[in-house]
This record gives sequence, C-alpha cells and structure tokens, in this order.
Amino acid sequence: MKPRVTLALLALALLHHAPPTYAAEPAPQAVTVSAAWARATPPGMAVAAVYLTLRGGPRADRLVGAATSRAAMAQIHVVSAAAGMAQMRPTEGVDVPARESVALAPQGTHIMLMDLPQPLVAGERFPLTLQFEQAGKIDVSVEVRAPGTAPPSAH
Ligand SMILES: [Cu+2]
Repeated sequence: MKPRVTLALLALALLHHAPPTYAAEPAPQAVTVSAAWARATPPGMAVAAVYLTLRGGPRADRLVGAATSRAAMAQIHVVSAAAGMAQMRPTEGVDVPARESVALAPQGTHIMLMDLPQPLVAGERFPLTLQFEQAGKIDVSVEVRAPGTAPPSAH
C-alpha cells in the first residue's frame, strides 16, 4: 500500500463528511428564512405583523409557531376576504413545500405579534424564533422598517 495516499484520502474523507450525522439525517435547517421585517409601530399600538420569506429544503416542512421576547404572544395569521372585508385569523401552520418559496407578505399570511410592551422602532432589529415541524426551531433577526410606504395623502 501507499500510506501517504491513504492518509490523504482519509483526511479528505473526514473533511467532506464532518459532521458524519449529515449523511444519514436530513440537514438540521431544511428550511431557510430570509428578509424578515416588520413595520415600526406608532406609540400606543400594541400589535405588529412580521413578514418573511420561507424557502423549502429537500423535504417539505411546515411552520407551526413563532415566539419573540418583544411580544407577549406571536401567532401565525392568514388573511381571507369575507363579505368584501379582509379578515385575519390564526392558523395552525403554513406549509413549506420542498424547494419552493413561500412569502409571508402584507395583505397576506403574517406572524402577528400581540401585547408589545414597547413599540417597534425603525432601524432596530429583534430576534424571532420560528418553530417548524421538521427543522425544529430557527432563529431569525427581524428588521424594523419605517412605515414609508404610506401614500402622500396620509399626511
Ligand atoms: Cu394578524
């Protein structure tokens, strides 16, 4: 045999297979989360909505919950049009199909933060933990944006 070659191959194998559990189990973060943001809240307003984009990994997953230290409660809400009015209500989960993007965006599904002890201030970031059926907990950083999309007539 050629010991040097064997060692080199062994080193390569170790590099490429560390940590070894990856080979048998799905990646711990099967879902990726990006562009998490919320609008700044005016003083006295105790609710806010978080929007973000979910990208499915090799396997389908499901967002089933959220939590943050910035709010007493966080719920996943879906929006439906009933009798000409947009209404939101809690939902038990949001499906994230494999390798597909799911956008939580204004006028649609969002993560509702309730009982904010302090307003969200434009420019700050706060942590949000998302709970998935398969991927478990994923921590994200939510960017707080100024409510700058209001039309001029709002002034
Ligand atoms: Cu809501």
